[in-house]
Amino acid sequence: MADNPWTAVELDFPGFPAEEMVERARRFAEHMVRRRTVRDFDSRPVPERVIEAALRTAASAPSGANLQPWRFVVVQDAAVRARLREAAEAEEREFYGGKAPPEWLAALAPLGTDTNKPFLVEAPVLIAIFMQRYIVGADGKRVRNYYHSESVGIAAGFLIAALHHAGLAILTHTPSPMGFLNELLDRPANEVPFLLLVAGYPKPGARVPDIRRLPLDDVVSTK
Ligand code: IYR
Repeated sequence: MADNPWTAVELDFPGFPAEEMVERARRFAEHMVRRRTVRDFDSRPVPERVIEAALRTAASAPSGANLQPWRFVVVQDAAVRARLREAAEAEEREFYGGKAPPEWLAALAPLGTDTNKPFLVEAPVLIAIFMQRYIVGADGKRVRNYYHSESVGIAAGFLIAALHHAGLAILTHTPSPMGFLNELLDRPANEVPFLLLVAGYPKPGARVPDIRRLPLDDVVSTK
């Protein structure tokens, strides 16, 4: 930054005293670890402003060369969602009906998933996340993107954290292949579907599988 001070602006860095940092970090962890993937959604609407603010968080994620390769489509239209459900369930019928290898189906068994995806029409909001594989320049030529998967993954994480923080339940749905999302949501060829995020309130009495996170010692090491 020192070499091009004309592009630099004052850093707005909210520092905290050590004790407060510990407290904030712990509180955040306690809140985040309570997030559970929900598959039974109520159709109670969610405030639009919550979605908008969460998307603002997502779109603030760091990205390769600051190219911001994410595009979000908020889908609430009932007719579009009915078509999405139909297309997703058609993919899932193939997946569960022979395309998925037995090991994959065995890995999914504890989650109790199947071909039925009623949440695609029952939950109040779907957010389709697309990733720009490349950018189309003003001259129509392809311009490279950098670390686009990492960037969009980080933005999706920000979005999930923001929605959870606001008090919504979410499901990361990944029908495979997801090409139908381009067609049904009118997205250009340089965008690949990354994730279909379902957001809303859990159905009263919704249950989740009794699965656990790995202990921290299994996933963190020090040197
Ligand atoms: N897309 C399928 C299968 C599925 C795959 C994984 I990996 C999951 O963590 C959950 C489901 C479905 O949505 O049922």
